[in-house]
Amino acid sequence: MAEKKYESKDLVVLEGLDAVRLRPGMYIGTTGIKGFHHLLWEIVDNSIDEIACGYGDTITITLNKDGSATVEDNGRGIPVDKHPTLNMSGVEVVYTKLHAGGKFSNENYKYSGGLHGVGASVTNALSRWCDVTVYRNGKVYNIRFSSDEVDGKIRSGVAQGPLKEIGKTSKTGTKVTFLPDDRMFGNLKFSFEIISKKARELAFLNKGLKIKIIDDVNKNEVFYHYEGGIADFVSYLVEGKNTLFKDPVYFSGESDNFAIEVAFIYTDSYTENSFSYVNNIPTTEGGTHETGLKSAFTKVFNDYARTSGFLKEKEANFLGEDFREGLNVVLTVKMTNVQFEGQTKTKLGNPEARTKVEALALVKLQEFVNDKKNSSKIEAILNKAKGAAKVREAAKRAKDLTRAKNSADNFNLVGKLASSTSKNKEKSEMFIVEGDSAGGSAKQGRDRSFQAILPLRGKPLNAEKKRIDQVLANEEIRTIISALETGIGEDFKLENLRYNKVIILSDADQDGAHIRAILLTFFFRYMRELITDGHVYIGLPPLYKVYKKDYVEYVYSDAYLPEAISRAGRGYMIQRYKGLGEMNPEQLWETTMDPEKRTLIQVSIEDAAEAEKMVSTWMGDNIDARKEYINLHANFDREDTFMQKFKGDK
Ligand code: 28G
Repeated sequence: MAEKKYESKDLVVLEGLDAVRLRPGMYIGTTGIKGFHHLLWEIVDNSIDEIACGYGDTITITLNKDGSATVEDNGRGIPVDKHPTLNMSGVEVVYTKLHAGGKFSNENYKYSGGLHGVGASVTNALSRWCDVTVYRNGKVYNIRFSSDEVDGKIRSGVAQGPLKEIGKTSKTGTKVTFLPDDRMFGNLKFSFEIISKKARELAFLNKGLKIKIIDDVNKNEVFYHYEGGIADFVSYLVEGKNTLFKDPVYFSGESDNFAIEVAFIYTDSYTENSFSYVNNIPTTEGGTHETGLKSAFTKVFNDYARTSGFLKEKEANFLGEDFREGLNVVLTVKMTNVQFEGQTKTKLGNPEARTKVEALALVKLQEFVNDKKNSSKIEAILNKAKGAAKVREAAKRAKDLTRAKNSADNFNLVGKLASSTSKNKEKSEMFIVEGDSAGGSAKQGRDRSFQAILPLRGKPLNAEKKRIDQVLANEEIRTIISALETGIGEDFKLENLRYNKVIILSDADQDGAHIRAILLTFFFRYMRELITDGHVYIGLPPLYKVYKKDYVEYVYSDAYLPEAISRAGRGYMIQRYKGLGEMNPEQLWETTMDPEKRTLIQVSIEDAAEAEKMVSTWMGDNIDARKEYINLHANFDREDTFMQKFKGDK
């Protein structure tokens, strides 16, 4: 048979926006909840660019009842005159051409990159319809785009007519309303929560920006505006903590097409908390810019410690990590030709970013330490580093001790752990159970072939407040560490994990919530990958037993109690469980441990900033903040979890 010849008429030419629907992943990453919200951020990005150029100061985002979203800014309005070569209005260029606009050539838009900034046309392409109104030249202009089926194919983002003048106005700006296409995204809806969280971050990153979110579906509103920008961001991060000086240190610097902003403060805690961004995009995996800033800190502070005589001649220099204990810092970089690397493409790779950030920060930090007004702050920083250096040595000794214990005296250490018999790591689970009596029931009720039980007496220590050597000295924590076999901190090796699931079982009361928070803090600090790789779970014990002679139903949420009662019918009785200890081994197995029937909540680190805030509010020095937080979040979104009706976890 003759080979088929390809002719030019066979070639599929992807025209403009239709390409976006064929490969949405290339433009918005996913068609899940993240990609769905990306549609909104593409539009908001344009408003932010306009405001960053110095035009306008306010963005309003409205979530409409029909599922669409409206974004409005008070910038100059997208140009309405005909584009010289494309023979259409500027508005049409922005909304129908991929990578339209001067984003990559215009001097004003010199910092753009990544998935972000793929352009508003992508939002148009993935919307049912998109309606754009421009206020400019004293006039109101409007154009509408729509994605409709023609001969069985969807034509994306087609203008329904030319840009029309529809009225007069004294204001300027742009207003865009779009309805994400359910043929792409199913029944996804905008989340006020997700949007406000991101909007607050944008308000922190763009000082002076006023951003308002109006939820017309659930009648909700927030407004963010930070005159201090990332300095306010840092203040927010350390809310409820003891800081070594009152206000964050802030500086900015710029050299040919490369700009940085830095804000930092120290707390009396022992952990570092740093956030970095490139062109407003979070770089959660860090990268070259962070490296540059770190070396500037180390150099300038060590140099000052030496020349001021704080470090004696015979004393060794501080290590970089000594200056990062208790450091809370936000770094933002604006640059061109961004290269992202790393597993989640959130790590900055550009080598020049390291040298440029370092050079700019060196100058500014040097100015900071040279200024006599700052001498008490510098003193506090150096004393903090001195404490860190001292403990670093102690920690090393304690670590060596734990290592020795791990090999020789391991049996002794894991004494309280009832381990499982099978060596199958994939199926193995370790329950960390609050209280000896519940621990006893769990040991009897479990399937010992794959379930291990570690009972916790009292509260294990608070990982946020103690230094690493004290954390390691705690018996409970050491038992957990040796049982999991991964090691901790920099020595952590996920591949050595002995139990695939680590399940925290605590009572449904405030003490239980506290114990859970302490354990999560420990994992967050010293075994973070255990969480990010999805191995940490919260087990949910039932709150009630509704029963009759031949009938038993366990109820896990207050919301489901009435239903259960009506199912049981006349003559029912209710037992309310105040703690795990009230269940016998069989009941505990049936309700909470049996993989076929139990409910587990997988612990994830949604947002490092929020997680940090949770642990520090929970553990921090501000007792009122802690109480408020626990009251708000103590039941770990039990109701939400039950909304999802997620039962069994096989
Ligand atoms: C409300 C929702 C999203 C925007 C502007 C303002 C200008 C602009 C936007 O120009 C470059 C030039 C023509 C296509 C620039 C206005 C210079 C002078 C602007 C927004 C590319 C883009 N006057 N405001 N784009 N054009 N707000 N908000 O989209 O050819 S986008």
